[in-house]
Amino acid sequence: SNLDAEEILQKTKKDTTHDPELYGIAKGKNLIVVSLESTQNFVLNYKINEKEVTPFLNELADSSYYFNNFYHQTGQGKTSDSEFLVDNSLYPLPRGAVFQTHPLNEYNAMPEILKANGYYSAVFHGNNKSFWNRDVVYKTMGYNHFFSEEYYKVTDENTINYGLKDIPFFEQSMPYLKDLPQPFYARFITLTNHHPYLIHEDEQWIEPYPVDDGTVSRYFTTVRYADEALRNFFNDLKKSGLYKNSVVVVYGDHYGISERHQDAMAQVLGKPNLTAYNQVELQQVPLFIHVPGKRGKQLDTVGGQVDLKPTLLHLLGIDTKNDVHFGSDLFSEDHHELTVLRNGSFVTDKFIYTNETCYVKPFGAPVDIRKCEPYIEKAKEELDQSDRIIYGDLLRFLK
Ligand code: GP9
Ligand code: MN
Repeated sequence: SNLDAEEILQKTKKDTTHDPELYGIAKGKNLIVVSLESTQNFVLNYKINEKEVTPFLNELADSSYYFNNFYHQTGQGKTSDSEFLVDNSLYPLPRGAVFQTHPLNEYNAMPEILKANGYYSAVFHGNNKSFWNRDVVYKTMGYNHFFSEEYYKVTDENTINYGLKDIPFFEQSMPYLKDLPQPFYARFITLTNHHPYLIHEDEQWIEPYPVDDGTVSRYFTTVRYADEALRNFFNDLKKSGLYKNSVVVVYGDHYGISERHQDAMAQVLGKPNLTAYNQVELQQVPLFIHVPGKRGKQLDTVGGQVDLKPTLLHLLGIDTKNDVHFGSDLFSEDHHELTVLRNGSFVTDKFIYTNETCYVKPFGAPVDIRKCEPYIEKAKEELDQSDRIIYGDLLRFLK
């Protein structure tokens, strides 16, 4: 009923804390967001035989704000769940993909908010437009255009696995990007670093990791390829002049290596075995935010994908006080350091809670459950409220 809706929307965090120095610093600039397929944070600065797996991302960590305590919060909807989190600052659902189950709900997504502020918006992705029901959901969320597979020259040579390889994808996207009306919000979704992590031999720029697990072994080679694709893209952005007029964001969409590969991952991380605490830590994905005119720095703020919407809108000088959202501005001193994963595990500045056990950072010793108790209810409530908003299509009562 209407009453329930109001009650929930009232209770929902409408957090408006922000950093006074960065608020509005990129007003009127373009926003470019790159979703890196299956990229986990552990690959940063990782080396195989003295060779960096992510030479470009390692450089980016020095020339942008790099968040090294940032988590994916996706469920079964994988990439689409991360897109949903970023654009809505709502959690995806406990089962299924919200893109498929609730594509026609009323949302107040980033493209709509940005449209009201004079922005044009588009998504670029080298796969079929109906995968994850994207063509339908993007219309609901207010995107002006979707450059899907049909906009690209796709051949046998330039595809692998799910579709167009990342290097030709970015290359062929540039002319479209340059032609967009400005200011724009452009989102890019990469594809090559996707299970089962296949790459053509002449593009294998690092050796597979020497371990008796093909998936983990090959993973490093496709991460290395995607890193190169991103370097090319940044070079093209600089050449085109767009770089200095855009906030550029890069983040990992979700894990690439599941818990089933824990033996190989223990070897990769140089540990005798992996604990539940380690498994939660492995849900970290990298986040980079480049703000024009700012060199940035490394930040160990605990956060998740749900935080991106308020963070990015604030950089563009757009307030979020009338927006129902669960995240909070990562640059704010008052940022909420409680990051809830979709399975109910959570991370704070001091603790990780998973499997009904409370672990203390940074070494993961189990501690008295009472240490985590103040957050347990809050974490449950957070997920529950978001679910009720989606199941009941409650945002329609806001308008
Ligand atoms: C498909 C791509 C991969 O278009 O986004 O999807 P995933 O399997 O990672 O959700
Ligand atoms: Mn994905």
